[in-house]
Amino acid sequence: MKNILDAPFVKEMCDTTANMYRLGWDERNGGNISYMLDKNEVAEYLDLNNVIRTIPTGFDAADLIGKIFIVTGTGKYFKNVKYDPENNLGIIRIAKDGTTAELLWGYADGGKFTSELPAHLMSHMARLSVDPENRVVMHSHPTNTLAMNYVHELDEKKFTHTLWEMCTECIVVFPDGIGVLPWMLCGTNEIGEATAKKMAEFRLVIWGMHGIYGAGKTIDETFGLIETVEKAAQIYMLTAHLPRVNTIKDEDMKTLAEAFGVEYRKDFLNLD
Ligand code: 2HA
Ligand code: ZN
Repeated sequence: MKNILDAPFVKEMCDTTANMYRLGWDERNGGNISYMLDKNEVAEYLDLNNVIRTIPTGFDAADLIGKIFIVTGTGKYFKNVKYDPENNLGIIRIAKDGTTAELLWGYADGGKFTSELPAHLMSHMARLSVDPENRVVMHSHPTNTLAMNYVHELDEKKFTHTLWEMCTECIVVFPDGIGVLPWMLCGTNEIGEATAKKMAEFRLVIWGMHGIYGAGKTIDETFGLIETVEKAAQIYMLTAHLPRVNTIKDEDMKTLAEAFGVEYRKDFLNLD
């Protein structure tokens, strides 16, 4: 059996949480990541018959029975993950009842998965139904994205359009746009269900005045989505109070999307 601390997926979680912390997106216990793992790859590091303990999830994840995830721990700080992965991360498998998590590794101090597990697993189910290759769900509090929530209308079309205008590459990176939820109580099944509903349509969802969710095939892709939104939000926050002299026009965005061959939300542009 290989050492789990050498597993690429553990290293990726350590590097990514450190990176997100360093960018100022995940203060204190802010943010959480869940990453679906390949069973055969995990079996190189862990005995899959050895369940350390079981933890109820409080909701039904029937579509994910038998699936294995590495998930950040509740109350844990992204800042600390790389120094102590075994306390700050856990590897869980969804049990046959669909409502229990079987702990295979981690949460060594008696902890458990993020309080946002409902939003994560429900989002995994929603994304997998439209993209069977989806593996990652990531939640974060990126500074400029969050700032923009206070000064920009929380409307999907308008929010997406503004972000697309801020960087030439935005419409190419997230042509599907960005879903927006109003402020809601976090950590609940209700916000999980609302997030998953949006995730059937978007890979990015704003939680009004809280943060952002992203989903993708890899950690890199998912991080890149959030990173691109945050960059665009930063340009917006640096310019929103200044007179706009130049802008990327809707025709330009259409030209870009067509040049890169991406399916974009045509209804989010103002073209006839
Ligand atoms: O887990 O970010 O949304 C900390 C959070 C809750
Ligand atoms: Zn949060």
